[in-house]
Amino acid sequence: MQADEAWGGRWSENHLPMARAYMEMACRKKSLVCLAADRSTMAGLNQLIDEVGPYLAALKTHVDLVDDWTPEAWAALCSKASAADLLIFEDRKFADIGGISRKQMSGVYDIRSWADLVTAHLISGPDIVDGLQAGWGDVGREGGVLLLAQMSSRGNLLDPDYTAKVVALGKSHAGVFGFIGNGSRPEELKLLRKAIGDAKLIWTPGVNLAVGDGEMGQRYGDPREAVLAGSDCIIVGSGIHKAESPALQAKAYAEASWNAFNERKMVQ
Ligand code: S5P
Repeated sequence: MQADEAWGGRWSENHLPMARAYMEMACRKKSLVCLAADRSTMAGLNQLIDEVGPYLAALKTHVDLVDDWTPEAWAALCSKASAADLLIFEDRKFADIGGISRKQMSGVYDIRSWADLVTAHLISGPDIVDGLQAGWGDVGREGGVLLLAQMSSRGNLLDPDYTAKVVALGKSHAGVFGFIGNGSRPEELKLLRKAIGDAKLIWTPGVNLAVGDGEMGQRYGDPREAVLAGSDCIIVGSGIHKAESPALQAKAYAEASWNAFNERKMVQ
């Protein structure tokens, strides 16, 4: 199916090239799954891409938790991810002022040169988005920023007032790809979708086929319910990378997300 037809208003109202790249990718792969690849060795990460790459639309990294990181090994991993037709998403959760965030896109990890997407908190104000976009611009690349509007962890401080402010500032900003919403609470997610409208994508961590509480305050909801509530991508970590068979689990998440996406279109 063509991406414009599949995504409807999300496609027609979002002109950020990276957002459209994601929507096309999801249709090509028949998956709304982003793998949170939270393994701490290069071998573990490479193995994951080999095993589950076909079932994913994007690969989410935390570059600073890898024990044996080297620039060369990371470049090879990114090439592998591109060959597997995946967007690369560094979950850096930037939060500083615009000018420093721009500089933090370079440095040792040089995130601007390989990440297609990054996360940011809007606590320092909207200039952070301009700073991150300028970071990509410094190396002639384009990318998209996902703003944390909600979080999945218990006791977090992103209350409904804060969420509303993030949405108000972010939804008309051209450099914003979308928002992180709380996948563990479909009711909260529905409200978030209502506030955002179709203009931006919502990606949701805190989803697992086994719902309930995870480690250290993480909370999980059902992937299908998250998509029906307005999520455009489910971010799944331990549900895949800690499974006995990551490939089987990744396939199950891909099917659950894609079926829910088609179900959502029927009721819209
Ligand atoms: O609110 C959030 C935002 C994010 S980006 N809650 C989260 O859990 N995340 C990220 O999603 C977190 O950094 C981790 O990489 C992933 C969830 O992993 P899981 O193992 O709990 O599925």
